[in-house]
Amino acid sequence: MPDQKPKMVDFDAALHNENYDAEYLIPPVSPDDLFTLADRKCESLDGQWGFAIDPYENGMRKKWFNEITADDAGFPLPMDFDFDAWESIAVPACFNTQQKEFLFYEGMTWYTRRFYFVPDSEKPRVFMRFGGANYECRVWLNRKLIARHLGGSTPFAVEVTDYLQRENRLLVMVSNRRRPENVPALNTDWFNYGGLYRSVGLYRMPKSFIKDLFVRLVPDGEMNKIAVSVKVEGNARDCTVSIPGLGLDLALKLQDGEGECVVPASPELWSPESPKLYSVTARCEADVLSDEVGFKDFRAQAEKVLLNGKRIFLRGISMHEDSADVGKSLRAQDIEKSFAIAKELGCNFIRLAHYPHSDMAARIADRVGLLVWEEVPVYWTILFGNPATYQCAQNQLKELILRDRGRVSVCVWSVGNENPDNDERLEFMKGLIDTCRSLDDTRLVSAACLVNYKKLAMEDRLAEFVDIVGINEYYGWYRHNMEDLPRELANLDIGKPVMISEMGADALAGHHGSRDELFTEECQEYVYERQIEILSKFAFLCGLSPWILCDFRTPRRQNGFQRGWNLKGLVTADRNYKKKAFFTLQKFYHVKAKQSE
Ligand code: GCB
Repeated sequence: MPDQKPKMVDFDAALHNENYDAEYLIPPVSPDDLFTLADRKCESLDGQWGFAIDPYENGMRKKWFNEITADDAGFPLPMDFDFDAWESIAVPACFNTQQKEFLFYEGMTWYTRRFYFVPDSEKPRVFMRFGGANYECRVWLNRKLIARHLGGSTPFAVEVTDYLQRENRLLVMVSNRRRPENVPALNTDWFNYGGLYRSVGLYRMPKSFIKDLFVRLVPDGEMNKIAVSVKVEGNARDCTVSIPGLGLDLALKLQDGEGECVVPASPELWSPESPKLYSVTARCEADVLSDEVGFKDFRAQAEKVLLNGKRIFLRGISMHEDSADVGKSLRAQDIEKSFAIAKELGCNFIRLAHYPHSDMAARIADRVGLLVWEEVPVYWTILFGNPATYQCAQNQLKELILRDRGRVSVCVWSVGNENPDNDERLEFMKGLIDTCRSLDDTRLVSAACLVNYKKLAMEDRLAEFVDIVGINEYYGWYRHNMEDLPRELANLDIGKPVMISEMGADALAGHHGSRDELFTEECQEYVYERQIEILSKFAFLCGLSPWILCDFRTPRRQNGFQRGWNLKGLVTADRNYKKKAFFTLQKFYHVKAKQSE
Protein backbone atom coordinates (compact mmCIF):
# COMPACT_ATOMS: atom_id res chain seq x y z
CA MET A 1 0.00 0.00 0.00
CA PRO A 2 1.39 3.43 -0.87
CA ASP A 3 1.93 5.57 2.21
CA GLN A 4 -0.07 8.71 2.75
CA LYS A 5 1.57 11.63 1.02
CA PRO A 6 4.06 13.10 3.48
CA LYS A 7 3.83 16.69 4.57
CA MET A 8 5.90 19.38 2.95
CA VAL A 9 9.32 20.01 4.47
CA ASP A 10 9.54 23.00 6.79
CA PHE A 11 12.45 24.72 5.04
CA ASP A 12 13.57 26.78 8.04
CA ALA A 13 13.45 23.86 10.40
CA ALA A 14 15.45 21.82 7.90
CA LEU A 15 18.18 24.47 7.83
CA HIS A 16 18.42 24.72 11.58
CA ASN A 17 18.08 21.13 12.62
CA GLU A 18 21.49 19.55 13.06
CA ASN A 19 19.92 16.39 14.38
CA TYR A 20 18.40 15.67 10.98
CA ASP A 21 19.83 12.18 10.73
CA ALA A 22 18.55 10.73 13.98
CA GLU A 23 15.12 9.56 12.84
CA TYR A 24 16.65 7.53 9.99
CA LEU A 25 19.07 5.50 12.07
CA ILE A 26 16.88 2.42 12.03
CA PRO A 27 18.54 -0.82 13.20
CA PRO A 28 20.75 -2.34 10.49
CA VAL A 29 19.40 -5.32 8.58
CA SER A 30 20.33 -8.62 10.11
CA PRO A 31 22.73 -11.14 8.52
CA ASP A 32 19.99 -13.68 9.22
CA ASP A 33 17.93 -12.11 6.45
CA LEU A 34 20.42 -13.30 3.81
CA PHE A 35 19.52 -16.33 1.74
CA THR A 36 21.64 -18.81 -0.19
CA LEU A 37 21.92 -17.42 -3.70
CA ALA A 38 23.08 -20.53 -5.59
CA ASP A 39 21.35 -20.49 -8.99
CA ARG A 40 18.37 -18.35 -7.96
CA LYS A 41 17.03 -16.26 -10.79
CA CYS A 42 17.75 -12.58 -10.33
CA GLU A 43 15.65 -9.77 -11.78
CA SER A 44 18.52 -7.40 -12.13
CA LEU A 45 18.25 -3.78 -11.14
CA ASP A 46 21.71 -3.08 -12.52
CA GLY A 47 22.12 -0.53 -15.28
CA GLN A 48 22.04 3.24 -15.42
CA TRP A 49 20.77 4.96 -12.27
CA GLY A 50 20.31 8.65 -11.48
CA PHE A 51 23.16 9.85 -9.28
CA ALA A 52 24.20 12.84 -7.19
CA ILE A 53 26.90 13.47 -4.63
CA ASP A 54 25.67 15.19 -1.49
CA PRO A 55 28.58 16.31 0.71
CA TYR A 56 26.35 18.55 2.87
CA GLU A 57 23.86 15.74 3.43
CA ASN A 58 21.09 17.95 2.11
CA GLY A 59 19.04 14.97 0.98
CA MET A 60 18.70 13.88 4.59
CA ARG A 61 18.15 17.41 5.89
CA LYS A 62 15.47 18.18 3.31
CA LYS A 63 14.03 14.67 3.14
CA TRP A 64 14.42 14.24 -0.60
CA PHE A 65 13.13 10.69 -0.24
CA ASN A 66 9.62 12.09 0.31
CA GLU A 67 9.70 13.48 -3.23
CA ILE A 68 7.67 16.56 -2.39
CA THR A 69 7.88 19.03 -5.22
CA ALA A 70 4.85 21.23 -4.45
CA ASP A 71 3.49 22.97 -1.38
CA ASP A 72 0.36 21.81 0.41
CA ALA A 73 -1.77 23.97 -1.90
CA GLY A 74 -0.21 22.33 -4.94
CA PHE A 75 2.10 25.16 -6.06
CA PRO A 76 5.42 23.90 -7.43
CA LEU A 77 8.46 24.45 -5.24
CA PRO A 78 12.08 25.00 -6.24
CA MET A 79 13.65 21.82 -4.87
CA ASP A 80 17.32 20.93 -4.66
CA PHE A 81 16.84 17.57 -6.34
CA ASP A 82 15.30 16.30 -9.53
CA PHE A 83 15.70 12.54 -9.59
CA ASP A 84 14.74 12.06 -13.20
CA ALA A 85 17.06 14.79 -14.41
CA TRP A 86 20.12 13.67 -12.47
CA GLU A 87 23.13 12.57 -14.40
CA SER A 88 23.27 8.84 -14.84
CA ILE A 89 25.85 6.44 -13.48
CA ALA A 90 26.44 2.73 -13.92
CA VAL A 91 25.47 0.19 -11.26
CA PRO A 92 27.45 -1.81 -10.33
CA ALA A 93 30.49 0.46 -10.33
CA CYS A 94 32.59 2.49 -7.93
CA PHE A 95 31.54 6.07 -8.55
CA ASN A 96 35.19 7.08 -8.09
CA THR A 97 36.24 5.58 -11.38
CA GLN A 98 33.22 6.86 -13.31
CA GLN A 99 34.24 10.52 -13.45
CA LYS A 100 37.52 12.24 -12.71
CA GLU A 101 35.89 14.65 -10.22
CA PHE A 102 34.56 11.76 -8.14
CA LEU A 103 37.90 10.03 -7.57
CA PHE A 104 38.57 11.22 -4.01
CA TYR A 105 34.98 11.96 -2.98
CA GLU A 106 33.99 10.69 0.46
CA GLY A 107 30.49 11.29 1.80
CA MET A 108 26.83 10.83 1.02
CA THR A 109 25.72 9.94 -2.48
CA TRP A 110 22.23 9.24 -3.83
CA TYR A 111 21.29 6.66 -6.39
CA THR A 112 17.83 6.36 -7.88
CA ARG A 113 15.93 4.45 -10.52
CA ARG A 114 12.38 3.48 -11.42
CA PHE A 115 11.26 -0.05 -12.23
CA TYR A 116 8.10 -1.94 -13.06
CA PHE A 117 6.94 -4.91 -11.13
CA VAL A 118 4.33 -7.51 -12.03
CA PRO A 119 3.46 -9.92 -9.21
CA ASP A 120 3.62 -13.67 -9.68
CA SER A 121 1.15 -15.62 -7.54
CA GLU A 122 3.40 -18.71 -7.59
CA LYS A 123 6.22 -16.70 -6.08
CA PRO A 124 4.54 -14.09 -3.91
CA ARG A 125 7.49 -13.16 -1.68
CA VAL A 126 10.05 -10.76 -3.09
CA PHE A 127 13.47 -9.83 -1.72
CA MET A 128 15.84 -7.09 -2.79
CA ARG A 129 19.51 -7.98 -2.48
CA PHE A 130 22.51 -5.66 -2.56
CA GLY A 131 25.85 -7.38 -3.26
CA GLY A 132 27.92 -4.60 -1.71
CA ALA A 133 27.62 -0.87 -1.00
CA ASN A 134 30.39 1.02 0.74
CA TYR A 135 29.87 1.80 3.66
CA GLU A 136 26.51 2.87 5.00
CA CYS A 137 23.48 2.28 2.85
CA ARG A 138 19.86 3.32 3.34
CA VAL A 139 17.14 2.18 0.99
CA TRP A 140 13.79 3.87 0.28
CA LEU A 141 11.24 2.08 -1.83
CA ASN A 142 8.29 4.24 -2.82
CA ARG A 143 9.19 6.75 -0.11
CA LYS A 144 9.42 4.18 2.63
CA LEU A 145 12.73 3.61 4.40
CA ILE A 146 13.01 -0.18 4.21
CA ALA A 147 16.63 -0.95 5.07
CA ARG A 148 19.83 0.36 6.55
CA HIS A 149 23.09 -1.54 6.26
CA LEU A 150 26.54 -0.94 7.68
CA GLY A 151 29.69 -2.50 6.26
CA GLY A 152 31.20 -1.94 2.88
CA SER A 153 31.95 -5.40 1.54
CA THR A 154 29.17 -7.80 2.42
CA PRO A 155 25.73 -8.39 0.93
CA PHE A 156 22.36 -7.70 2.53
CA ALA A 157 18.80 -8.58 1.63
CA VAL A 158 15.46 -7.10 2.59
CA GLU A 159 11.96 -8.36 1.93
CA VAL A 160 10.05 -5.87 -0.22
CA THR A 161 6.82 -7.82 -0.79
CA ASP A 162 4.68 -5.31 1.06
CA TYR A 163 6.23 -2.20 -0.44
CA LEU A 164 6.18 -3.03 -4.14
CA GLN A 165 3.81 -1.33 -6.56
CA ARG A 166 3.39 -1.62 -10.28
CA GLU A 167 5.61 1.41 -10.84
CA ASN A 168 8.34 1.85 -8.29
CA ARG A 169 10.82 4.49 -7.27
CA LEU A 170 13.94 3.11 -5.64
CA LEU A 171 16.18 5.59 -3.86
CA VAL A 172 19.41 4.57 -2.17
CA MET A 173 21.73 6.66 -0.04
CA VAL A 174 25.29 5.31 0.10
CA SER A 175 27.93 7.01 2.18
CA ASN A 176 31.60 6.07 2.15
CA ARG A 177 32.40 8.63 4.84
CA ARG A 178 35.09 7.17 7.08
CA ARG A 179 34.14 7.18 10.75
CA PRO A 180 36.02 6.17 13.91
CA GLU A 181 33.32 3.66 14.89
CA ASN A 182 33.33 1.90 11.50
CA VAL A 183 35.00 -1.38 10.57
CA PRO A 184 37.51 -0.48 9.18
CA ALA A 185 37.87 2.85 10.96
CA LEU A 186 39.66 5.93 9.61
CA ASN A 187 43.06 4.65 8.61
CA THR A 188 43.71 1.90 6.08
CA ASP A 189 46.30 1.22 3.43
CA TRP A 190 43.80 0.89 0.61
CA PHE A 191 41.47 3.12 -1.35
CA ASN A 192 38.05 4.04 -0.03
CA TYR A 193 36.03 3.28 -3.15
CA GLY A 194 32.34 4.10 -2.77
CA GLY A 195 28.90 3.54 -4.17
CA LEU A 196 26.76 0.62 -5.32
CA TYR A 197 29.70 -1.31 -6.65
CA ARG A 198 28.13 -4.78 -6.68
CA SER A 199 24.89 -5.92 -8.27
CA VAL A 200 21.40 -5.09 -7.04
CA GLY A 201 18.46 -7.34 -7.85
CA LEU A 202 15.09 -8.80 -6.94
CA TYR A 203 14.49 -12.45 -6.07
CA ARG A 204 11.04 -14.01 -6.05
CA MET A 205 10.28 -16.88 -3.72
CA PRO A 206 7.34 -19.20 -3.18
CA LYS A 207 5.64 -19.19 0.23
CA SER A 208 8.08 -21.76 1.59
CA PHE A 209 11.60 -21.47 0.35
CA ILE A 210 15.09 -22.69 1.11
CA LYS A 211 16.86 -19.96 2.96
CA ASP A 212 20.12 -21.70 3.59
CA LEU A 213 21.81 -24.81 2.26
CA PHE A 214 25.16 -25.97 3.64
CA VAL A 215 26.73 -29.18 2.31
CA ARG A 216 30.16 -30.27 3.48
CA LEU A 217 32.39 -33.15 4.50
CA VAL A 218 32.03 -34.02 8.19
CA PRO A 219 35.20 -32.57 9.79
CA ASP A 220 36.17 -35.62 11.84
CA GLY A 221 39.21 -36.47 9.74
CA GLU A 222 37.68 -39.67 8.37
CA MET A 223 36.54 -38.17 5.08
CA ASN A 224 33.72 -40.66 4.63
CA LYS A 225 30.63 -38.72 5.66
CA ILE A 226 28.75 -35.75 4.31
CA ALA A 227 26.68 -33.36 6.39
CA VAL A 228 23.76 -31.45 4.91
CA SER A 229 21.94 -28.64 6.71
CA VAL A 230 19.00 -26.68 5.42
CA LYS A 231 17.00 -23.78 6.74
CA VAL A 232 13.59 -23.16 5.30
CA GLU A 233 11.35 -20.15 5.59
CA GLY A 234 7.61 -20.93 5.70
CA ASN A 235 5.60 -23.89 6.93
CA ALA A 236 7.15 -26.74 4.95
CA ARG A 237 7.82 -29.94 6.89
CA ASP A 238 10.16 -31.73 4.48
CA CYS A 239 12.98 -30.97 2.14
CA THR A 240 14.95 -33.22 -0.20
CA VAL A 241 18.58 -32.85 -1.20
CA SER A 242 20.12 -34.83 -4.01
CA ILE A 243 23.70 -35.17 -5.17
CA PRO A 244 23.40 -37.32 -8.31
CA GLY A 245 27.18 -37.66 -8.68
CA LEU A 246 27.23 -39.55 -5.38
CA GLY A 247 23.93 -41.35 -5.87
CA LEU A 248 22.49 -39.49 -2.88
CA ASP A 249 18.80 -38.66 -2.48
CA LEU A 250 18.18 -37.42 1.01
CA ALA A 251 14.88 -36.67 2.68
CA LEU A 252 15.18 -34.21 5.54
CA LYS A 253 12.49 -33.70 8.16
CA LEU A 254 12.23 -30.08 9.19
CA GLN A 255 11.71 -28.91 12.71
CA ASP A 256 11.11 -25.20 13.20
CA GLY A 257 12.27 -24.77 9.64
CA GLU A 258 15.57 -26.56 10.12
CA GLY A 259 16.81 -29.96 9.05
CA GLU A 260 20.13 -31.74 9.11
CA CYS A 261 21.51 -35.13 8.22
CA VAL A 262 24.82 -36.94 8.04
CA VAL A 263 25.28 -39.74 5.52
CA PRO A 264 28.13 -42.04 4.60
CA ALA A 265 29.74 -41.03 1.30
CA SER A 266 33.13 -41.25 -0.36
CA PRO A 267 33.28 -38.29 -2.70
CA GLU A 268 36.29 -37.53 -4.82
CA LEU A 269 37.96 -34.89 -2.68
CA TRP A 270 38.54 -31.35 -3.90
CA SER A 271 42.07 -29.98 -4.08
CA PRO A 272 43.85 -27.23 -6.05
CA GLU A 273 45.25 -29.90 -8.37
CA SER A 274 41.92 -31.60 -8.83
CA PRO A 275 39.06 -29.17 -8.14
CA LYS A 276 36.24 -31.68 -8.32
CA LEU A 277 32.74 -30.24 -7.89
CA TYR A 278 29.39 -31.99 -7.59
CA SER A 279 25.94 -30.67 -8.47
CA VAL A 280 23.51 -30.55 -5.59
CA THR A 281 19.78 -29.82 -5.81
CA ALA A 282 17.54 -29.03 -2.87
CA ARG A 283 13.75 -29.07 -3.15
CA CYS A 284 11.19 -27.81 -0.70
CA GLU A 285 7.55 -27.72 -1.85
CA ALA A 286 7.64 -25.51 -4.96
CA ASP A 287 11.15 -24.22 -4.35
CA VAL A 288 14.16 -25.72 -6.15
CA LEU A 289 17.75 -24.63 -5.65
CA SER A 290 20.86 -26.01 -7.35
CA ASP A 291 24.50 -25.37 -6.61
CA GLU A 292 27.99 -26.75 -7.19
CA VAL A 293 29.72 -28.04 -4.08
CA GLY A 294 32.99 -29.74 -3.28
CA PHE A 295 34.35 -31.77 -0.39
CA LYS A 296 37.66 -31.34 1.35
CA ASP A 297 39.19 -31.80 4.78
CA PHE A 298 41.39 -28.95 5.99
CA ARG A 299 42.82 -29.16 9.46
CA ALA A 300 45.67 -28.17 11.75
CA GLN A 301 47.89 -30.80 13.34
CA ALA A 302 50.65 -29.41 15.56
CA GLU A 303 52.55 -26.97 13.30
CA LYS A 304 51.20 -28.52 10.10
CA VAL A 305 48.12 -27.93 8.02
CA LEU A 306 46.67 -30.93 6.26
CA LEU A 307 44.55 -30.96 3.15
CA ASN A 308 42.67 -34.21 2.76
CA GLY A 309 44.97 -35.83 5.27
CA LYS A 310 48.20 -34.78 3.58
CA ARG A 311 50.55 -32.02 4.69
CA ILE A 312 50.34 -28.98 2.45
CA PHE A 313 52.52 -25.89 2.15
CA LEU A 314 50.32 -22.91 1.29
CA ARG A 315 52.01 -21.37 -1.72
CA GLY A 316 50.07 -18.16 -1.56
CA ILE A 317 49.80 -14.59 -2.67
CA SER A 318 47.80 -11.76 -1.11
CA MET A 319 45.32 -9.80 -3.19
CA HIS A 320 43.30 -6.63 -2.87
CA GLU A 321 40.03 -6.15 -4.71
CA ASP A 322 41.29 -3.32 -6.87
CA SER A 323 42.19 -2.53 -10.44
CA ALA A 324 43.37 0.54 -12.26
CA ASP A 325 40.24 0.94 -14.38
CA VAL A 326 37.23 -0.26 -12.36
CA GLY A 327 38.50 0.06 -8.78
CA LYS A 328 37.00 -2.66 -6.59
CA SER A 329 34.05 -3.34 -8.88
CA LEU A 330 35.82 -6.28 -10.49
CA ARG A 331 34.08 -8.28 -13.17
CA ALA A 332 34.36 -12.06 -13.40
CA GLN A 333 36.95 -11.75 -16.15
CA ASP A 334 39.14 -9.48 -13.94
CA ILE A 335 39.09 -12.05 -11.14
CA GLU A 336 39.74 -14.89 -13.55
CA LYS A 337 42.73 -13.01 -14.93
CA SER A 338 44.20 -12.40 -11.45
CA PHE A 339 43.70 -16.04 -10.49
CA ALA A 340 45.31 -17.19 -13.73
CA ILE A 341 48.35 -15.04 -12.88
CA ALA A 342 48.40 -16.53 -9.35
CA LYS A 343 48.33 -20.01 -10.88
CA GLU A 344 51.14 -19.07 -13.23
CA LEU A 345 53.08 -17.92 -10.17
CA GLY A 346 52.68 -21.44 -8.81
CA CYS A 347 50.11 -20.67 -6.11
CA ASN A 348 47.73 -23.11 -4.52
CA PHE A 349 46.41 -20.47 -2.08
CA ILE A 350 45.27 -16.86 -2.13
CA ARG A 351 44.75 -14.44 0.71
CA LEU A 352 41.82 -12.18 -0.13
CA ALA A 353 42.80 -9.17 1.95
CA HIS A 354 41.60 -7.18 3.93
CA TYR A 355 37.80 -7.40 3.57
CA PRO A 356 35.33 -9.71 1.85
CA HIS A 357 35.85 -9.70 -1.89
CA SER A 358 33.03 -10.28 -4.37
CA ASP A 359 31.26 -13.64 -4.03
CA MET A 360 32.45 -14.39 -7.55
CA ALA A 361 35.99 -14.78 -6.17
CA ALA A 362 35.40 -17.93 -4.13
CA ARG A 363 33.17 -19.38 -6.86
CA ILE A 364 35.93 -18.95 -9.41
CA ALA A 365 38.49 -20.33 -6.94
CA ASP A 366 36.27 -23.41 -6.48
CA ARG A 367 36.40 -23.95 -10.21
CA VAL A 368 40.06 -23.20 -10.97
CA GLY A 369 41.48 -24.81 -7.82
CA LEU A 370 42.83 -22.24 -5.37
CA LEU A 371 42.47 -22.43 -1.60
CA VAL A 372 41.11 -19.15 -0.26
CA TRP A 373 41.67 -17.12 2.90
CA GLU A 374 38.79 -14.70 3.48
CA GLU A 375 38.99 -11.79 5.89
CA VAL A 376 36.93 -9.09 7.61
CA PRO A 377 38.30 -5.54 7.80
CA VAL A 378 39.16 -5.53 11.51
CA TYR A 379 42.28 -3.70 10.49
CA TRP A 380 44.83 -1.82 12.61
CA THR A 381 43.02 0.26 15.20
CA ILE A 382 39.29 0.25 15.48
CA LEU A 383 37.07 1.06 18.48
CA PHE A 384 37.45 -2.32 20.15
CA GLY A 385 35.66 -1.12 23.29
CA ASN A 386 32.57 0.08 21.44
CA PRO A 387 29.67 -2.44 21.44
CA ALA A 388 28.26 -1.01 18.18
CA THR A 389 31.62 -1.49 16.48
CA TYR A 390 31.72 -5.09 17.65
CA GLN A 391 28.18 -5.64 16.42
CA CYS A 392 29.13 -4.30 13.03
CA ALA A 393 32.27 -6.45 12.77
CA GLN A 394 30.31 -9.51 13.81
CA ASN A 395 27.56 -8.77 11.28
CA GLN A 396 30.13 -8.44 8.50
CA LEU A 397 31.73 -11.72 9.54
CA LYS A 398 28.37 -13.51 9.63
CA GLU A 399 27.39 -12.10 6.25
CA LEU A 400 30.68 -13.29 4.80
CA ILE A 401 30.43 -16.78 6.28
CA LEU A 402 26.77 -17.24 5.38
CA ARG A 403 27.54 -16.09 1.85
CA ASP A 404 30.62 -18.25 1.27
CA ARG A 405 30.68 -21.23 3.61
CA GLY A 406 29.27 -23.33 0.78
CA ARG A 407 32.39 -22.65 -1.31
CA VAL A 408 34.83 -25.51 -0.98
CA SER A 409 37.85 -23.35 -1.84
CA VAL A 410 37.52 -21.36 1.39
CA CYS A 411 39.88 -22.76 4.01
CA VAL A 412 40.47 -19.86 6.42
CA TRP A 413 38.33 -17.16 8.02
CA SER A 414 40.59 -14.36 9.16
CA VAL A 415 39.26 -12.11 11.89
CA GLY A 416 41.83 -9.31 11.87
CA ASN A 417 45.05 -7.75 10.72
CA GLU A 418 47.81 -6.22 12.90
CA ASN A 419 45.61 -4.96 15.73
CA PRO A 420 47.09 -3.63 18.98
CA ASP A 421 47.10 -6.22 21.74
CA ASN A 422 44.93 -4.94 24.59
CA ASP A 423 42.18 -6.45 26.72
CA GLU A 424 39.32 -4.94 24.75
CA ARG A 425 40.72 -6.19 21.48
CA LEU A 426 41.24 -9.68 22.89
CA GLU A 427 37.61 -9.92 24.02
CA PHE A 428 36.46 -8.54 20.68
CA MET A 429 38.49 -11.09 18.74
CA LYS A 430 37.45 -13.99 20.94
CA GLY A 431 33.85 -13.09 20.13
CA LEU A 432 34.59 -13.13 16.41
CA ILE A 433 36.45 -16.44 16.65
CA ASP A 434 33.46 -17.99 18.46
CA THR A 435 31.21 -16.63 15.72
CA CYS A 436 33.32 -18.34 13.04
CA ARG A 437 33.26 -21.63 14.87
CA SER A 438 29.56 -21.55 15.59
CA LEU A 439 28.69 -20.94 11.93
CA ASP A 440 31.27 -23.22 10.37
CA ASP A 441 33.30 -26.03 11.93
CA THR A 442 35.09 -26.94 8.70
CA ARG A 443 37.45 -23.97 8.37
CA LEU A 444 40.43 -22.78 10.35
CA VAL A 445 40.46 -19.35 11.94
CA SER A 446 43.39 -17.00 11.57
CA ALA A 447 44.58 -13.41 12.04
CA ALA A 448 47.77 -11.52 11.34
CA CYS A 449 49.32 -11.27 14.81
CA LEU A 450 51.97 -9.01 16.26
CA VAL A 451 55.66 -9.57 16.93
CA ASN A 452 57.82 -7.73 19.45
CA TYR A 453 60.75 -6.57 17.35
CA LYS A 454 62.99 -6.03 20.35
CA LYS A 455 62.51 -9.55 21.62
CA LEU A 456 62.11 -10.91 18.07
CA ALA A 457 59.25 -13.04 19.32
CA MET A 458 55.53 -13.15 19.02
CA GLU A 459 53.82 -10.89 21.50
CA ASP A 460 50.16 -11.19 20.86
CA ARG A 461 47.67 -12.94 23.12
CA LEU A 462 45.42 -13.54 20.14
CA ALA A 463 47.87 -16.17 18.83
CA GLU A 464 46.64 -18.59 21.47
CA PHE A 465 43.06 -18.47 20.18
CA VAL A 466 43.49 -18.77 16.41
CA ASP A 467 44.19 -22.01 14.53
CA ILE A 468 46.77 -20.50 12.18
CA VAL A 469 48.97 -17.62 13.28
CA GLY A 470 49.65 -15.12 10.50
CA ILE A 471 52.84 -13.07 10.71
CA ASN A 472 53.35 -9.97 8.58
CA GLU A 473 57.07 -9.24 8.43
CA TYR A 474 58.82 -6.73 6.22
CA TYR A 475 62.51 -7.59 6.71
CA GLY A 476 64.48 -6.10 3.88
CA TRP A 477 61.94 -3.28 3.49
CA TYR A 478 60.58 -1.54 6.60
CA ARG A 479 63.14 -3.42 8.72
CA HIS A 480 66.58 -3.29 7.38
CA ASN A 481 68.35 -5.97 9.35
CA MET A 482 67.51 -9.14 7.51
CA GLU A 483 69.68 -11.06 10.04
CA ASP A 484 66.85 -10.61 12.53
CA LEU A 485 64.48 -12.64 10.38
CA PRO A 486 66.04 -16.06 11.14
CA ARG A 487 66.26 -15.10 14.82
CA GLU A 488 62.61 -14.19 14.85
CA LEU A 489 61.59 -17.31 12.96
CA ALA A 490 63.47 -19.48 15.43
CA ASN A 491 61.18 -18.06 18.13
CA LEU A 492 58.01 -18.63 16.13
CA ASP A 493 58.12 -22.42 16.16
CA ILE A 494 55.33 -22.55 18.75
CA GLY A 495 53.80 -25.92 17.99
CA LYS A 496 50.87 -24.60 16.00
CA PRO A 497 50.62 -23.57 12.35
CA VAL A 498 52.38 -20.30 11.58
CA MET A 499 52.43 -18.71 8.16
CA ILE A 500 54.04 -15.60 6.78
CA SER A 501 50.89 -13.75 5.81
CA GLU A 502 52.84 -10.78 4.39
CA MET A 503 56.34 -9.82 3.29
CA GLY A 504 57.41 -7.72 0.35
CA ALA A 505 58.84 -4.48 -1.00
CA ASP A 506 57.69 -1.69 -3.31
CA ALA A 507 58.99 -1.42 -6.88
CA LEU A 508 57.91 0.93 -9.61
CA ALA A 509 57.44 -1.20 -12.71
CA GLY A 510 60.20 -0.55 -15.21
CA HIS A 511 62.32 1.39 -12.73
CA HIS A 512 65.73 -0.26 -12.66
CA GLY A 513 68.89 0.29 -10.66
CA SER A 514 70.99 -1.44 -8.05
CA ARG A 515 69.48 -3.77 -5.49
CA ASP A 516 70.19 -1.15 -2.79
CA GLU A 517 68.10 1.51 -4.47
CA LEU A 518 64.63 1.61 -3.00
CA PHE A 519 61.68 1.28 -5.39
CA THR A 520 63.69 -0.44 -8.13
CA GLU A 521 62.63 -3.82 -9.42
CA GLU A 522 66.10 -5.08 -8.47
CA CYS A 523 65.60 -4.05 -4.84
CA GLN A 524 62.25 -5.84 -4.69
CA GLU A 525 63.77 -8.88 -6.35
CA TYR A 526 66.62 -8.93 -3.84
CA VAL A 527 64.23 -8.72 -0.89
CA TYR A 528 62.37 -11.74 -2.29
CA GLU A 529 65.61 -13.66 -2.89
CA ARG A 530 66.83 -13.11 0.65
CA GLN A 531 63.46 -13.76 2.22
CA ILE A 532 63.06 -17.01 0.32
CA GLU A 533 66.56 -18.13 1.18
CA ILE A 534 65.81 -17.68 4.89
CA LEU A 535 62.18 -18.80 4.96
CA SER A 536 62.92 -22.03 3.15
CA LYS A 537 65.15 -23.11 6.05
CA PHE A 538 62.25 -23.05 8.50
CA ALA A 539 60.36 -26.20 7.71
CA PHE A 540 57.74 -25.60 10.41
CA LEU A 541 56.16 -22.72 8.44
CA CYS A 542 52.87 -23.81 6.90
CA GLY A 543 52.68 -21.20 4.18
CA LEU A 544 53.58 -17.88 2.64
CA SER A 545 51.39 -15.20 1.06
CA PRO A 546 53.61 -12.27 0.11
CA TRP A 547 52.23 -8.77 -0.21
CA ILE A 548 50.91 -8.59 -2.96
CA LEU A 549 49.89 -9.77 -6.45
CA CYS A 550 49.08 -6.37 -8.00
CA ASP A 551 49.85 -2.75 -7.25
CA PHE A 552 46.85 -1.02 -5.70
CA ARG A 553 45.55 2.51 -5.09
CA THR A 554 46.07 3.99 -1.66
CA PRO A 555 45.97 7.72 -0.96
CA ARG A 556 48.33 7.44 2.01
CA ARG A 557 51.33 6.66 -0.26
CA GLN A 558 52.57 9.87 -1.78
CA ASN A 559 56.29 9.73 -2.53
CA GLY A 560 57.57 10.38 -6.03
CA PHE A 561 57.41 6.72 -7.00
CA GLN A 562 54.12 5.85 -5.38
CA ARG A 563 51.92 8.88 -6.19
CA GLY A 564 48.86 7.29 -4.61
CA TRP A 565 49.76 3.65 -5.21
CA ASN A 566 51.15 0.87 -3.07
CA LEU A 567 53.75 -0.64 -5.39
CA LYS A 568 54.39 -3.93 -3.62
CA GLY A 569 52.65 -5.74 -6.46
CA LEU A 570 54.55 -8.40 -8.33
CA VAL A 571 52.38 -7.30 -11.23
CA THR A 572 51.16 -3.83 -12.22
CA ALA A 573 47.62 -2.70 -11.41
CA ASP A 574 46.55 -3.25 -15.03
CA ARG A 575 47.85 -6.86 -14.71
CA ASN A 576 49.91 -6.46 -17.87
CA TYR A 577 53.46 -6.34 -16.57
CA LYS A 578 55.31 -8.74 -14.29
CA LYS A 579 58.14 -7.31 -12.20
CA LYS A 580 61.38 -9.25 -11.68
CA ALA A 581 60.42 -10.50 -8.22
CA PHE A 582 57.46 -12.33 -9.77
CA PHE A 583 59.89 -14.78 -11.33
CA THR A 584 61.88 -15.17 -8.10
CA LEU A 585 58.77 -16.26 -6.24
CA GLN A 586 57.65 -18.39 -9.16
CA LYS A 587 60.93 -20.31 -9.05
CA PHE A 588 60.53 -20.94 -5.32
CA TYR A 589 56.93 -22.09 -5.68
CA HIS A 590 57.86 -24.49 -8.44
CA VAL A 591 60.47 -26.07 -6.19
CA LYS A 592 57.96 -26.24 -3.33
CA ALA A 593 55.33 -27.79 -5.60
CA LYS A 594 57.81 -30.44 -6.77
CA GLN A 595 58.74 -31.25 -3.16
CA SER A 596 55.13 -31.91 -2.27
CA GLU A 597 54.45 -34.25 -5.21
C1 GCB B 1 50.93 -4.29 6.15
C2 GCB B 1 49.46 -4.27 6.01
C3 GCB B 1 49.03 -4.01 4.58
C4 GCB B 1 49.87 -2.91 3.97
C5 GCB B 1 51.31 -3.40 3.94
C6 GCB B 1 52.29 -2.36 3.37
O1 GCB B 1 51.46 -4.80 7.10
O2 GCB B 1 48.85 -5.43 6.50
O3 GCB B 1 47.67 -3.66 4.58
O4 GCB B 1 49.44 -2.54 2.71
O5 GCB B 1 51.73 -3.70 5.25
O6 GCB B 1 52.42 -2.27 2.17
O7 GCB B 1 52.89 -1.64 4.16
